Amino acid sequence: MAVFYDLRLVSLAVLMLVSQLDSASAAVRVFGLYARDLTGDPFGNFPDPYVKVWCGSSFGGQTEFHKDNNRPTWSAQFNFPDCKPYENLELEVWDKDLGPYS
Ligand SMILES: [Ca+2]
Repeated sequence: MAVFYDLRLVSLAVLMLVSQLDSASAAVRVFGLYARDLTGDPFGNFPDPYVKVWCGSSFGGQTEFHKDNNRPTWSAQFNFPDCKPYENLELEVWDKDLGPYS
């Protein structure tokens, strides 16, 4: 009996998830960001990289920066409670000393 009860809970959770995805907007969380082999400035200095995050026109914020690190793993999380299906998720990697990477 307990097994059936749990299955009903799972089914309910799946239905709720599907209805979320089917609606006009959904919550999106961005986390676990990392980068590899980032280049530094033209003078050979390692980058001090950080990331800026958008969902559509909604700016989610930026990560912490890592001093002189071309293989960073950022701990920051970004929550967008109202992302639309047609909006782009945009990530920009910046050097704290210089402009954005291409
Ligand atoms: Ca640097």
